[in-house]
Amino acid sequence: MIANMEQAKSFQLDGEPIYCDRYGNGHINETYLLVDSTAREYILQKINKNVFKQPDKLMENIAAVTGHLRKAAASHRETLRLIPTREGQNWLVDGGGEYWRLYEFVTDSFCLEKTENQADFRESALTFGRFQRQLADFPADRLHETIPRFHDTPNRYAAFKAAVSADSHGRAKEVRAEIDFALAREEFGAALMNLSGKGELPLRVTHNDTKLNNVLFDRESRRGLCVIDLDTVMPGLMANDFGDSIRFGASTAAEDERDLSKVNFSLPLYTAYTEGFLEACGESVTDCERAHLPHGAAIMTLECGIRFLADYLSGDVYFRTSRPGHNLDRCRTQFKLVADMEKAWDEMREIAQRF
Ligand code: ADP
Ligand code: GN1
Ligand code: MG
Repeated sequence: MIANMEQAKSFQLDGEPIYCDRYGNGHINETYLLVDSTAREYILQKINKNVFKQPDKLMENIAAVTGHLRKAAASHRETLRLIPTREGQNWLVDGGGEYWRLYEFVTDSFCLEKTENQADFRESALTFGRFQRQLADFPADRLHETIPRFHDTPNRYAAFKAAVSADSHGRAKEVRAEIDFALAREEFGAALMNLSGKGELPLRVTHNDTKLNNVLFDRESRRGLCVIDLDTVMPGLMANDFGDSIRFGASTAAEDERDLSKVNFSLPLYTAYTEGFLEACGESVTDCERAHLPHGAAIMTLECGIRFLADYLSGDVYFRTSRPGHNLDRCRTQFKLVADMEKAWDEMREIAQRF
């Protein structure tokens, strides 16, 4: 018996489901590779209802965004494509009230969990930049906010401080150094939200989760092909999309590396990404946006670090973990990268003006 047979059979497959097993390394949804009797592959996903409180609204966003992107796509494999249920719906609610969706598998593609070289990273920048440009004329008022205040860093700080005060698992005493590191940067963490509040940074339709493993590359050419994981496409800041990519991809180690001597912020990778991203975003980048790309990098890294730390303090209830202390390990890599960025700050700012 394969996993999720009933759910798989509810969608319009070409044949009978013959294989279904866990796939990929996402922290939020449950992702499965599904194969049918015609050897066609699909991506089946169970949506995390703990994270996405209104899955119907989330799926309405995805249907609208993929529909829009399809119009701009040069080839079939450049956009995620939903496969409807037998009833013609874009998603399934199963007997247990769980939400499922099925995507066409993007064939002859691969996904990177860690940056291997500058050329690949630059390709990912072109792909995310192109994605943002293609959504520039998407009517933002059609988008539901799938996670309210997702990159509202001051609000993330408030949640983090509440987790420290509650200390529900008695873990705060072991992580005093990490808590102090975070608290010392609270004011800096608010910089982008302050500028946004004053109207100095434009709101755009952004992806909001631009890590490297949310891009698929073409296996043959190694060109960036398709942006995936569209759950958090919402109005947001360019600097945050730029910054989240840097957070994950301009590191010399994996997000959960335990040996911090291996975790370094790479200026050459940062430079390669900056060049590709600015090229793909084109003329529309404002002077204020450009000047605050480094803030995006440092603030997204800091914010992600405090989210991991808050989750560790709360007993690991949000991000999927596969070992004890996993969220703490992730927090430590993020804070190491923040400290590195602080040392490289002047160069980061100069590089953002270079292209
Ligand atoms: P999560 O929200 O949990 O991060 P993703 O949507 O990013 O889930 O999917 C997890 C992984 O599954 C991706 O990193 C990628 O390797 C793979 N994947 C997702 N969608 C597709 C697709 N349409 N075609 C090929 N691989 C995919
Ligand atoms: C989660 O879904 P995934 O694994 O692409 C998280 C991001 C974090 C990231 C850290 C909806 O992304 O915000 O930056 O983990 N997504 C959500 O790796 O919270
Ligand atoms: Mg993902």
